[in-house]
Amino acid sequence: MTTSSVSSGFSAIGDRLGDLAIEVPSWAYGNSGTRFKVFGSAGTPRTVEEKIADAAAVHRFTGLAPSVALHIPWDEVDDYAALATYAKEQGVTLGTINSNTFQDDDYKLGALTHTDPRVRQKAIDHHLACIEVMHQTGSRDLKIWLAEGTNYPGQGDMRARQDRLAEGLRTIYDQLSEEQRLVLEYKFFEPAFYHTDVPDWGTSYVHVAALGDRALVCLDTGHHAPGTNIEFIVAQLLRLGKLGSFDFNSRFYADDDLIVGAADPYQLFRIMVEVIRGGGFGNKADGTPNDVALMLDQCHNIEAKVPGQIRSVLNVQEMTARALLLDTAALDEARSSGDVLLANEIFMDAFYTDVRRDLAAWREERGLQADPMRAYLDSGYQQQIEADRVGGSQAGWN
Ligand code: PSV
Ligand code: MN
Ligand code: MN
Repeated sequence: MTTSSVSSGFSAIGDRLGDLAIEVPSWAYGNSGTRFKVFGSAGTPRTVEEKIADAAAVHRFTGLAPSVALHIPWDEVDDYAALATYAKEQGVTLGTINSNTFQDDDYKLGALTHTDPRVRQKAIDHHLACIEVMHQTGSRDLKIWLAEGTNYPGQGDMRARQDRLAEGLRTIYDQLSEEQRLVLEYKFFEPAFYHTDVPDWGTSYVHVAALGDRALVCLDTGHHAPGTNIEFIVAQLLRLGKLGSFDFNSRFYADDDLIVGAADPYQLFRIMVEVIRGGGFGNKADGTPNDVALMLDQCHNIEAKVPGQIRSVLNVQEMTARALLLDTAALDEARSSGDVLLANEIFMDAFYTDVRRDLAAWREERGLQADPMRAYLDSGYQQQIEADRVGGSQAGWN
């Protein structure tokens, strides 16, 4: 793409756009798949360090992904402080620590909600171990997604499970330091099919509200029933001061974990409009990061992984730019005067604005490549990792 200079309309949003930071997941770089098949791919990382190196490559080419989330025990190492130093040398930091209570036979009927106190304690201990990792890595957030629920009516006492869940979360939360936070993710179904213990934002909110200020909701865009108005949930959680983080991805059917913005860029735009509207975007006045963490939670089953992540962060950047371009003053006026069609036209105007040329020029102004995807493909990094790495690992899913 050839570039010119940034247009005057776009230059007004340039500084704010510079605040955009998207955390990438370590598991996006490993091989993953469906329950039918995990496809191997050349160049897949063999170690946690190689996953971090790939995440750092995404950041080098885009300037958008300064931190990488870890999943324990998938990313278990002996020395997390050394891993944090390694990440820093690569140009990124270690971000959110994700717990895992879904791949152990003990958890078949529940983890924090299990009727057996031994299993509940095991799940709590795992989270305490994750907090220990956070002390070493300097991570702020412990992200909890629980694969808990039942398959058949009558199988479990849903009410008692909520009580046990609340108790377990309390024990975990009380171990966090003042700088650390707990973000509780919800998901409407799967792996349980009849009922899920944290199925929706309301249930997550109920639990985090009871815990305290440093407990917040994590919104995974793929975890809702089809047709759900996700931007409404964003608005509500921001209004309540309880939106802690996003797991961005796209879905057509269920928890597809496809590239964010691929299925429905307009939905991503609408979400970013509400994030900005609610004060969830951009650094705080003192320059520290916003309380709302933007993360990806994706798997690349059939496409190349590093380019898949590059495409993802660029999609978020593109829709964020369009959302920042929304003429909110004109919109307010149209709303106040009850002009429904004009309000909608102003909204759609921002969404339909093609920002790609401006974005290319904006990147060059900041010393980045105008076209990060092309720059990556031309860089030789992919060929290098394909030559160097033999027998790469799975993400941990199958
Ligand atoms: C399972 O649905 C899931 O995709 C959740 O979204 C978690 O965030 C992710 O796995 C990693 O544990
Ligand atoms: Mn998620
Ligand atoms: Mn998911």
